[in-house]
Amino acid sequence: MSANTTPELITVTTEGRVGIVTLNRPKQLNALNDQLMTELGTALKAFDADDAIGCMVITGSEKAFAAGADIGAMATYSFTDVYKGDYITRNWETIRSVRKPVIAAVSGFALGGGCELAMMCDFIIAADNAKFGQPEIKLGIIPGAGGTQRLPRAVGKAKAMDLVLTGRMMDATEAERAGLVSRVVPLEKLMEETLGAALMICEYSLISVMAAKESVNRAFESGLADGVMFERRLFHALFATEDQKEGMDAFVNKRKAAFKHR
Ligand code: CO8
Repeated sequence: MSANTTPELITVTTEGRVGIVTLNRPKQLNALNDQLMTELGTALKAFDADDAIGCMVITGSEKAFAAGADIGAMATYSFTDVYKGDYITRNWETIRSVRKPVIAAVSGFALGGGCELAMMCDFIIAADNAKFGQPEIKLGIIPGAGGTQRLPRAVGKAKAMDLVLTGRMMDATEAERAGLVSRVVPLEKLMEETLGAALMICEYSLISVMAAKESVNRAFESGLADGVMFERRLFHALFATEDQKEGMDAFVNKRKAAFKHR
């Protein structure tokens, strides 16, 4: 699909200042193919550039957030195909360039590339029926969209090795205990809870929200001294913004802050 055509494998909606992308390939349990990932990337980039949007949510169906990359589409690829053409992987990086927060609202299966997509989001809120896993080993491959890198950072080496080497799934309770998800909620409350968090984020200064996201992400990409210095510089820089003056003046004068840059 080009940027101007209607997406077919996702639906794009808004709720207040929240942009919502719902993966919509139900018969294949939202298996992620090239078209879906292109549509997702296009939608996220459009929300990121839209001043009316402050936060994004990616979700799927009750049964599946996404059951992985599309196995049927990959089955006959050769090494030359995937390496030279960068097939499979080429549309997966867009989400990493999005600067506003992205929350994954996960119910049902989040497996393989589906788990990796959820982990590329800034945090994961899981329904109590969610199941996470990296079952690629069963297909004779390994995770290819950051699973072997983001999972150990989230849950530690022992559990990441267990999941990646056995291919087993973990339920929402285990995922929360391990630190992969920030909250577990009853299935019927998943969108209400996620939108509550997203709408709350939209109330804050977008400048400080983007700086906070950048700074937390830096924790995964640098050593402690570099990360702390990066945080300090951003912290200092925020004192140059009107929203810092507004936020602190509102606190001092016991009123609600009305941030200018949202
Ligand atoms: N790809 C394509 N089709 C799928 C996928 C998938 N990943 N998962 C499910 N489907 C299809 C099934 O083929 C089936 O289609 P049909 O009705 O036409 O036969 C339909 O969805 C329903 O699936 P099931 O009948 O299997 O449903 P069950 O409830 O019995 O089982 C499971 C659900 C457990 C989720 C099961 O479908 C399953 O194990 N799916 C595969 C999970 C998997 O292996 N995922 C990893 C895929 S590899 C990957 O993600 C690599 C990522 C690399 C990313 C690289 C880019 C950077």
